[in-house]
Amino acid sequence: MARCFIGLGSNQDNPASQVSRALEAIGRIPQSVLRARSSLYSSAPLGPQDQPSYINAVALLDTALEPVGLLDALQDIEQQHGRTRKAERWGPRTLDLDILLFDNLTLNSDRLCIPHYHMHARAFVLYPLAELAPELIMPDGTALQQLLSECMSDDLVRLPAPPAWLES
Ligand code: A4P
Ligand code: MG
Repeated sequence: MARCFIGLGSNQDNPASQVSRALEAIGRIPQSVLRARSSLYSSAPLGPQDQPSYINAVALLDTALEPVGLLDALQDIEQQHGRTRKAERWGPRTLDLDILLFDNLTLNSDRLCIPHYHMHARAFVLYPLAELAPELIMPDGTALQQLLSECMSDDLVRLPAPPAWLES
């Protein structure tokens, strides 16, 4: 099994619910086991500012799928959440699922760039990731803690966990 981190983001149609339901769907991906999920985090939009703030989280998944097989499964989940791909870069979305890391793999193909580009400088990725793997070392040898120390996190808010009865 490969150890894989998945970034989740949403800023439309009840983003916290989109992310929570996506975490459950990730737990149903074949040949895979959801090992852990971070808290939810809120932050101002990166990119165009005339869009709602985002909810983000990170999941840790063990998977026997190949990277492209996992991407297919994640894109199916995005579709089920009403994701429509628009031309605007960094525009609003009901659900965005990114493969952040896949074991120690470095990959640059037509469909996949791993580690996910820009993840090293995004607080809404690095902080939830650090909740799950504080000692993580990136494939290029950089410590996650080093990236955190260089990253602006002014507008990032960690949300309290929902009551257990809301979780099911
Ligand atoms: N792709 C390549 N590498 C990967 C990977 N590691 N994981 C390809 C997933 N997909 C990957 O993705 C376009 C193509 O990227 C896919 O078909 C896949 O083959 P997309 O999800 O349709 O495009 P996108 O998400 O609109 O573009 P992009 O550049 O991935 O957007 P980002 O960088 O994810 O930015 N602000 C806050 N606060 N929080 C956010 O989560 N997110 C964005 C989107 C903007 N601002 C944000 C947030
Ligand atoms: Mg994406």
